[in-house]
Amino acid sequence: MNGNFFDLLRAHWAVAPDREFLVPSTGPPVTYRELDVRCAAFARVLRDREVQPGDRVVVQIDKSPDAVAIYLACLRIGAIYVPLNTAYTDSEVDYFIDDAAPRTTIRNADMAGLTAAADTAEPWMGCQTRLADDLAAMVYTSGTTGRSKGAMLTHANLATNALTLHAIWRFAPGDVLLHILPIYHVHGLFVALHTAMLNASTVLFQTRFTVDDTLELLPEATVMMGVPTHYIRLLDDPRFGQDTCANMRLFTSGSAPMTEAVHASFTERTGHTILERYGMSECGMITSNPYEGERTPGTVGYPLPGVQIRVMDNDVDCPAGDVGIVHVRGPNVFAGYWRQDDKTDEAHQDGWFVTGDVGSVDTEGRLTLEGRAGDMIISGGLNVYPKEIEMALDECNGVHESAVVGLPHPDLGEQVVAFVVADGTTSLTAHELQSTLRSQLAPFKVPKSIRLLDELPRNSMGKVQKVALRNNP
Ligand code: MLC
Repeated sequence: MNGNFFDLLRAHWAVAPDREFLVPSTGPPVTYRELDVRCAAFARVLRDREVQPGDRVVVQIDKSPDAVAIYLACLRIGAIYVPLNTAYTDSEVDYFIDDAAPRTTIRNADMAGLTAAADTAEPWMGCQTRLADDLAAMVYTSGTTGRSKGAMLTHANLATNALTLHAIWRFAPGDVLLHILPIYHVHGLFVALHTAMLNASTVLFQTRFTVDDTLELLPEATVMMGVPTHYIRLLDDPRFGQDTCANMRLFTSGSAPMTEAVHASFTERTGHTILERYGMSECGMITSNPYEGERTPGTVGYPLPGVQIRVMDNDVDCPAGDVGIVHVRGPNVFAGYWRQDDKTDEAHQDGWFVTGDVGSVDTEGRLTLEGRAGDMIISGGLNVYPKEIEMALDECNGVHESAVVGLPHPDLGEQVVAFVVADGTTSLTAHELQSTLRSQLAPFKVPKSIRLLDELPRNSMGKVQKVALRNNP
């Protein structure tokens, strides 16, 4: 049997080859059959460029039907797809290329040549045979050290997670997905697109999220997947209400915690209860509130079928209700970090993956997250690691030292804020520091605010007190 996930997807969408698959914000819709042929054309081009099974293909391109075709082409030929946030700067991308050692890299500037080649290529309609445990994708995730790690995901990881979500979220004929997420992360690429493809669903494929477009398209959709910021922005618009959602059957939220207040306002305004779920790049989706049954605000629900979680305090299993570190085991758990066996080992304990997230499980088995063991910031559904920003700040002229924390933000959930101590060699302004960082880091990582301090608060051991900075910004 071919363990290639592409084979599974193709078998599912084959029930409706002439259905519109991607309906983009600009340009004509693409049917499943057309997408298959386009994907096969890219498969031919990549094979002509000597991309072999197991080779990495680093991709940093804008969201478009061709971007989806390229993703599927990589699966199809057995290559390992490595998506990158389009906001990353050249120097950030250099790191990933160096680390992933890809056979080829595709960036926006390469797209004209690549699509022209695909236009004339003889489609390669095959599907490379892969074992279920072969790698399908590698998703970069940062860590407390500031150095990104490639989380290696197998065909089986992708397939089992997609099939499970398709089933438990009750995808059915007639479902139409409103897709407003970027496609370089697990959420938009895997959770949203895989479930839709398994269902041969039509996808309203928005290049970027705007409230206006969402209000216009929601009446045609039945499912939307978003991060809390999307729902906050919709609720800010008085036009959003029951009429807009009349055709909808499911709103899911993830990638960042949703406050109980937003959850409640949403229900009050629309009559719909958002289904919150929990996942991460290393595991895809881990838990979900139930489709039927109570969706409890503030919790992320139950482990997915086949997935186990436990909450540990050091080496001891926590009793129900007690807070500890969440561990995960199951077919969704990744194969390890690319070329970083030490980090892979560190992240495992007795065969369980140690998420680093802090939470508790109640007597019914429902997980509630309390935060992170580290000081990671989640801004608008994107993870930012303070260490990476501090290292960049400390390199700036005139900076003696810095500390970066996440502070509450009404739209993004958390915002990145930096505290900087000058070394006195030159005059420093927050604005100049932000401009310098902007040349090196993706904009979402650049602190929204930089405050100059005479010194950083430290405890008696000399360790910077981030709690004090968070509490008295
Ligand atoms: C954009 N900006 C952000 C930002 N997004 N700043 C901080 N945090 C963010 N998340 C910056 C822009 O660069 C711009 O800066 C300014 O904010 C205003 O931008 P905007 O036009 O308001 O932003 P917008 O394009 O609307 O993007 C906001 C957003 C986007 C929420 C739609 O961030 C988004 O799509 N988030 C979802 C991310 C996601 O898919 N996460 C899934 C990870 S997978 P300037 O200064 O240039 O003007 C995962 C696993 C799981 O976590 O469980 O799902």
